[in-house]
Amino acid sequence: MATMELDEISELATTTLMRFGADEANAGAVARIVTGAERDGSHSHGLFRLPGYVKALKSGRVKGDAAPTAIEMAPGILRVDGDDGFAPLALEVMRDPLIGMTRRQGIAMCGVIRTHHFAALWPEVEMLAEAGLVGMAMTQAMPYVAPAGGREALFGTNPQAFAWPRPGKAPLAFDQAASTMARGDVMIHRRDGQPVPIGVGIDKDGNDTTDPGEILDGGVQLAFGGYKGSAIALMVELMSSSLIGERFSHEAKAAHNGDGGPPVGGEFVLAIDPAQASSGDRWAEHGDSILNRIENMEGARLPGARRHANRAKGGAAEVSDAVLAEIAAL
Ligand code: NDP
Ligand code: PYC
Repeated sequence: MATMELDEISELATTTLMRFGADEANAGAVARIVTGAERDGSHSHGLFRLPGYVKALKSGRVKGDAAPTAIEMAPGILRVDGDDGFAPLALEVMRDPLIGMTRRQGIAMCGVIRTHHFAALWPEVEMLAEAGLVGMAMTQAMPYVAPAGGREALFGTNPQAFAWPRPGKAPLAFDQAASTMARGDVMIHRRDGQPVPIGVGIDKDGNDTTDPGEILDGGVQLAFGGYKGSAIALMVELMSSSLIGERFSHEAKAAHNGDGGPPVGGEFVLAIDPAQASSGDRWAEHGDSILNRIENMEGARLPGARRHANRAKGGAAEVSDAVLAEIAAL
């Protein structure tokens, strides 16, 4: 591992992306996401993804000078057209209009379309919670996961994220794949020669395996919690694709040239103003009462607490030598 200051990580990401044709706005937005991921210890979605972003620019599949636009389609329904670029700039463009609509109306959703998402989802929901709103987000990916009982990859790893504002404190936020393990982590296990637990995936013949290579090459990943996680993966397909006029994970594969970069697709984002949704102003204190109980319970912790503790340390991040070698080779 190498120790890097956060501004060094940001500089590396920005200059690498600009060298391969991204403009300052797009490179800066991706660099902010990559740097935040390294700061928080979300290593499977930090610098690890930079080669994929670059490959998508090199192959010409993703526009490095995308100019996303936001349009209010109906009361409570915002659309952000990502202009075939990477998701981070589209999500920055979403921020102010979605927050404004939610404050005006109490609730609003956004369909982010024509983007390429290769990141964690907690940044977009924490962005809403930091503005005092409850946030939810979900996105499809590529067909990596079989529906429960099946052996054919149909669903993406389909993350869902949720953030709850806590005035004066970091928001509660969870962000989790619908698969037992995010694909990025299966790839890291293969790179590092580590086995994965049973339940992460099956091989090409449908047998349980702990070999990440057998899952990635011809096998399939499994949803967490059997048919329950499979149902959540299905919901994510419908909400981030059909509902907002975008592609399912299996349709995203048909539009992909195999360059190793992020898939095209959509993201569903929902924002709710708790001050308007609750009867009275007790929501924050009442919410904190259950969160405090978890924080004080031996053996338990809040989701997001590991990331927020890493963030609080500030300063520098430990970055994998293998990732830095891959970036240098670009
Ligand atoms: P993890 O399984 O590592 O963590 C999922 C959530 O559970 C996190 O909020 C985590 O908090 C929390 N958590 C973990 N352990 C505990 C515990 N013991 N007690 C309470 N909470 C806990 O995440 P995944 O591997 O499922 O996903 C990793 C990332 O991959 C996500 O950021 C996701 O968005 C991203 N992803 C992106 C995709 C895309 O298409 N763009 C596709 C799939 C995944 P904490 O972080 O604090 O540990
Ligand atoms: O880790 O599953 C994953 C993933 C898919 C797309 C981006 N990350």
